[in-house]
Amino acid sequence: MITIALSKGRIFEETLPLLAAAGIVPAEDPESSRKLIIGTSRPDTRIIIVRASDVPTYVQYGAADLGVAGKDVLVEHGGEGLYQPLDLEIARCRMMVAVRGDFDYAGAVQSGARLRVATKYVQTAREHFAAKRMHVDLIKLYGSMELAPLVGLAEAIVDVVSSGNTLRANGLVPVEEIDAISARLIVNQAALKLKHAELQGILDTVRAAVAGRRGAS
Ligand code: PRT
Ligand code: MG
Repeated sequence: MITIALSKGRIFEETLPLLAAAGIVPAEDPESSRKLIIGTSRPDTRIIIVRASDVPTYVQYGAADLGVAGKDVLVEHGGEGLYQPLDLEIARCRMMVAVRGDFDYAGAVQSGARLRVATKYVQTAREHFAAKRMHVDLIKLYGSMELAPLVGLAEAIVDVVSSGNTLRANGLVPVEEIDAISARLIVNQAALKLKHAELQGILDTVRAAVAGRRGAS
């Protein structure tokens, strides 16, 4: 049995066509069925539905053989026990520092002021500000980071941005790009040896589908 860990929403939607290339079509839509284990058109393959930030954990411990996770999530997880053979070039966004439109970020950086930064990406933020030799107090949040600067919890946030509409709607502006983010295929290192033929087959077809899509665009 091959088990693939996916999160609902954009990762699931954008992974579907790539799995279809490998003949893997889910039997149900996780948005309407409330099932967490979904069969597929291949009797030897099933999909499990987990939180985006839990995907690397399921794959690390071998509860799933394969998974799809954003680079943002993988950096926070650390990548232990994971093989990351393929950038799927989906769910693209950018990891950004953002502040209120009326906050002088450049001035604060220059003066060496201590900044409070709210984020769910604590590891990413710590590395970024350490590399800039900036002193920051990191405040861990689990969502809605955009709110923090509006109510005085922090001066800055670190979050992923795609259209930028959420920042704009809340009077925030991006001031630094930390990284370009996309989703990666991840594989349990032990499973890759034990189920080598099956997993390598899926990897090869998905890699070809990603390359084909790149050629088409
Ligand atoms: O929702 P949940 O708390 O379960 O977890 P999650 O938010 O991590 O999962 P999900 O499914 O929303 O995101 C999965 C992956 O998609 C992330 O790990 C990223 O790698 C990637 N991705 C791509 C994004 C976005 N684009 C994105 N825009 N993840 C989150 N967002 C957020 C963004 O932070 C903002 O708050 O969506 C909101 C809208 O973005 P704008 O810029 O288009 O307004
Ligand atoms: Mg989300």
